[in-house]
Amino acid sequence: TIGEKADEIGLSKEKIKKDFLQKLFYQLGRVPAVTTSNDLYTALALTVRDRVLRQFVRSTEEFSKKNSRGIAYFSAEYLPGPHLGNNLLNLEIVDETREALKELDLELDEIIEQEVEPGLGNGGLGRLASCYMDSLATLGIPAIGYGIRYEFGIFKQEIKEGWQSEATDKWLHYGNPWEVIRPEVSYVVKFGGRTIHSTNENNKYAVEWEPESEVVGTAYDTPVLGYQSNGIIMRLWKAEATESFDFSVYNMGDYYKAVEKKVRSENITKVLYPNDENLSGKELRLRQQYFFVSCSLQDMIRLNFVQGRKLEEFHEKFAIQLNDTHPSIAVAELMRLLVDEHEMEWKQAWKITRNTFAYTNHTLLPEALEKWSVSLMGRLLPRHLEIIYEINSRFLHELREKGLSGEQIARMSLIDEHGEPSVRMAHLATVGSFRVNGVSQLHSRLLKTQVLNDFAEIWPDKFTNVTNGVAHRRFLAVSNPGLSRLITEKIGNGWLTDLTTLKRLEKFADDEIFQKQWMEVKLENKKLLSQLLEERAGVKIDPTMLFDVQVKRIHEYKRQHLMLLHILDLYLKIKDGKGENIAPSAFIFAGKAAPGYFMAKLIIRLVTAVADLVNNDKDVNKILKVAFLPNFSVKQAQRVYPAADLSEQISMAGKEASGTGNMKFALNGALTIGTLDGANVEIREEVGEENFFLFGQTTEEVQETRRLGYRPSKYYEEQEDLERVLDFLVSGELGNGDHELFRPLYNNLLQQDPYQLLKDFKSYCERKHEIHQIWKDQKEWTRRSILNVSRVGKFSSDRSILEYCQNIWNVEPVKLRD
Ligand code: 26Q
Repeated sequence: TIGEKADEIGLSKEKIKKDFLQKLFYQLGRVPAVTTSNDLYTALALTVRDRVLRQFVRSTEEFSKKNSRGIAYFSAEYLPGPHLGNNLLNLEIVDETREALKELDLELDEIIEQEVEPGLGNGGLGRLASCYMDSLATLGIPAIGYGIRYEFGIFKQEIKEGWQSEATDKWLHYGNPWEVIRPEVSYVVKFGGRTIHSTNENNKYAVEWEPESEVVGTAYDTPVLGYQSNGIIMRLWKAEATESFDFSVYNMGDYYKAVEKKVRSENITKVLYPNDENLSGKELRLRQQYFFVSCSLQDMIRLNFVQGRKLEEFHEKFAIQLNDTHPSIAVAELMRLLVDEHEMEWKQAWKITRNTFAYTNHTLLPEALEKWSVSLMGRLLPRHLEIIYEINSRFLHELREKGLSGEQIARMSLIDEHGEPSVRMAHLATVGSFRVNGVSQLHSRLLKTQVLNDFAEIWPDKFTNVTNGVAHRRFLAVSNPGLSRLITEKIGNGWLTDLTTLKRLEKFADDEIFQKQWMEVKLENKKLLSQLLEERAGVKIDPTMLFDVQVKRIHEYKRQHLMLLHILDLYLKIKDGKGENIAPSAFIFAGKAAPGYFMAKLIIRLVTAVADLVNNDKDVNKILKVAFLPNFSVKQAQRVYPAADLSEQISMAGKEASGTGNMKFALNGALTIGTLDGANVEIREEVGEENFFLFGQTTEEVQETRRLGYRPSKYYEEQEDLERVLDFLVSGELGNGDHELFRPLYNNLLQQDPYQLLKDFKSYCERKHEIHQIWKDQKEWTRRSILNVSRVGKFSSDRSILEYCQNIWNVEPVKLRD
């Protein structure tokens, strides 16, 4: 019977309970009477891990039988979020587990709450990698995610006197029950030194790399479950000192030197760099990139041989997806492994390399395009620099043969000769890949027509688009149980594996009973978020207010300060007694600023200053509230999206490659106010113009404005409201009487305003006004909210991964039998 089977494979309530108690006793040395919350969490995690591993082992067996092309996702960042809740959903044992714990007088949700998530990424790009792992597993694609096991993830954000301060993220402090160490899976990675060119005994030209130092990378595997059946692994590398180097020094009697070497080696995977979009060319960062790429490629070559294949078939057996240029040194490393270590001819090696890699670009911002100085690369990776020069010389030769102009050839070179010579990693990735994609239609178009235009002209077929998607099982099923239940009651649970079935909700958009239930769920979620905000931000918010939310990394191009200018405008209107049309609103912000990014930190300071002003003003705080939720993470995100009424996606057009928060909000029933940027364009197309509050200039208009010589002060002079708001920034009324605190922001906006806030201010405020009027009609608002959800089926990462399979990897999903 089904019950017996569940019991046998450990999915019954009884078996879960029994195993949980066993883990508690035998692994943690505890009995239920004396436990800490962390003991309970760990015992449950270990119980679930056993079941996860079982699924994973079965999938591995199935995959190896199928022997289809495997996908290696190379990403310097992952943001998996808390594992426990997600794994319970995927194993379909949420209810059984809840019951089992209840019989022990324990509360599942409290235990889930204990988990510390791995913050091994900065933001969108890292989270995307994890969404894709979820979908790869669910769709039954043989895949592995390679990356770095940072000992300290993205810093923990604290707010001190209104400013961001950073603390170390010690995510491994309580141990990590989800990973499995593989001491036997380890590789040596070399750094520095010199290359020796010679002709060997067979009269063959050969290059040897004599490194200055070596480190060992060891694999740490975390199984990632898909819904209902499959499991794949995320394999993260940790750096350690090599035995041999230790020993040679040790034998010489210099123990401390050996220890120092060990410490230096382990530094490589110590900490994640907290910059997104804005690079600084740090040597350790290049070491990290090369370290994980080299381990991963060596691992794949080993797997290739284990499976009894020839190296010549490598590209048939594997495709490697490069998550931005961070792992793009892989192009040179695969060449080195094939040519130097496996003695393959250059031409054949190049053919294999070019048929293995595919590159996803995530940014158009010029300051974010990765470059490494030739001198640094020559010092750290001397052989790779030679290989890059060789690739470049052959490539430029090809271009000359095509008859391209000298100017165009210089633009396309892998080496940037302006100022200090540097390697353009996006060019290396483009030349070394068989496919290049952007992450939304607009972004892919701009990539082709602007940043990589020269390449798209010679290789039009190389370029394609895959619009991002999100793991809807995590961001709806796990994080919004109320809405999930309501949806499933109406249309069944097919949406878990096919998000487009949400379409079936459309016909209930006008159903008054359904609308009421929908509003009730939202209100419940808003109450929960209010509690959190009271705890973490010290702000009390009436859950019936309009929850107007912007959560994402803090960056000038994302324009958090545009939202702040508008809040101040409302504040001043209320003070003038002209607030009658304003809907009571709670403005909620969260997000981290790169520690060295002064303007971003000042924007956070402005949020807290506006919050202090607004929340403490009796004339205003019945109508407006402002809160900054510290330390935004996947865990926090899962509580924010379900509670949002309005999603702020207000970047300057042409700057946000895609955005993925925009999709998560829409999926949870928030309406969007946004520009025609990134995936907003496609969201608007899907949900319908009338359900998306559009404002601001288009990408073309932005560029035209700049071309004509943008003068922001013009808008200050012409618009009284804007003048008043801007002057208020330096009036001393914000930030405890300090006139100078926000001067840099004020000056920047009036003098340069590189993201054209002032130009978009008016249309933004007008849309907000309209939104507030619609909000007052709760039925109408709810109708639109339902329509939104029913039309966002496209934005599941399942759809994105299927597109990668079809248009890039040329693999078929294999649905494994249960
Ligand atoms: C690179 C070198 C050295 C130090 C740091 C970095 C680095 C790290 C992270 C550079 C960039 C990032 C992250 C970029 C990122 O998150 N981009 C976002 O990717 C999302 C997924 O495609 C998009 O939705 C967003 O629009 C894009 O901003």
